[in-house]
Amino acid sequence: MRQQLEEIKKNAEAVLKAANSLEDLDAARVKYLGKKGELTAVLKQMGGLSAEERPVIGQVANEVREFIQNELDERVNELKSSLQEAKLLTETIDVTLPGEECEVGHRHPLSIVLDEVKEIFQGMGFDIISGPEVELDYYNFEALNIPKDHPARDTQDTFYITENILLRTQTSPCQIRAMEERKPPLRVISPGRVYRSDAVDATHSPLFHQIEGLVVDEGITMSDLKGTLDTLAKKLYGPETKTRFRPHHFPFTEPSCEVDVSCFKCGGKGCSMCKGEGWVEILGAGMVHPKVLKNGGIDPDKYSGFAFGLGLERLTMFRFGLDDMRMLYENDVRFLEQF
Ligand code: 2NL
Repeated sequence: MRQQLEEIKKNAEAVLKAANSLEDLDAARVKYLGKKGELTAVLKQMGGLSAEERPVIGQVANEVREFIQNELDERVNELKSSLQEAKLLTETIDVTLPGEECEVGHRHPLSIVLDEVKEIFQGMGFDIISGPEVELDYYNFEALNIPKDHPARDTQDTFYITENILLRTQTSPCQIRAMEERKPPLRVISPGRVYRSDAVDATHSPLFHQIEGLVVDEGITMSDLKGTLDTLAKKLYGPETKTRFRPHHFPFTEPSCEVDVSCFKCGGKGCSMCKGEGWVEILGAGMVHPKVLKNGGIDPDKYSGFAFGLGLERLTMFRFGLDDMRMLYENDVRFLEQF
């Protein structure tokens, strides 16, 4: 039996030395030390030994077990640390490499100009209001003195949900609602999306953005209109900017005007931007028609007001010298990252 035990020790030593994976080592543990292993099998035969031999062989068996166990532990530790080392070698991080570039987004040019306009009006005490893009015919047309047979319906053709529900063509409906809900004095601007049944080209889109404004109080006159819009022009294009008010017609204002600013590119001498005119049209405005005040629940004998409307795309194109409105909608990063 001593012979057998020595044999097991020798074999185990060789097998453990040759093992080069944790799986191999575990298989060796089962083979030599396991419940059904070789060492156990020998120990089971100890019953057949004499009383003198038993403790001697028992001690040898224990020594062999201890030897194999120690050898096994050592090999497991060795293998684990060499695996760890190999892992560290393949997973090195070069902290001196340049970092990955972190792309920062850009504000959309329409948002830049809109925020500028909002800030100018907030500085003059205006509230910023909004309202539904899907509107009643009443708020979009009727209340603004544009009845069903009015020619202005042709130039503001839109998308109809039903006969009486449509996509708004201007943000004035917000202002009719403001007149209904609030009492004068009233100072609001209503920026937002508006819709027209137009084909896309360099200066048209079926969806665009408008900023309208409305002031109603006792004693509001055309000079308040001129002062406010002249301030807007100077804040937008610089203190040297001049304004020009030309007579015009809108169904919802009387009198009405269109407002030009002295060309911000040539200063008024005439250039390609202003087509040699020296002036660029930026908005339409007028004194709120008495009928429209009445439709908003305001007594036109006591109160008067002025209103204006401007296209955000047009303003943005002027601001950044763009010649095609479609650039504002295509979301081409080569364009957008310039802002
Ligand atoms: C333009 C210029 C304008 C208004 C919009 C307005 C709103 C109310 C009452 C009266 Cl609630 N007017 N808005 C006034 C003048 C011009 O827009 O070029 N529109 C087609």
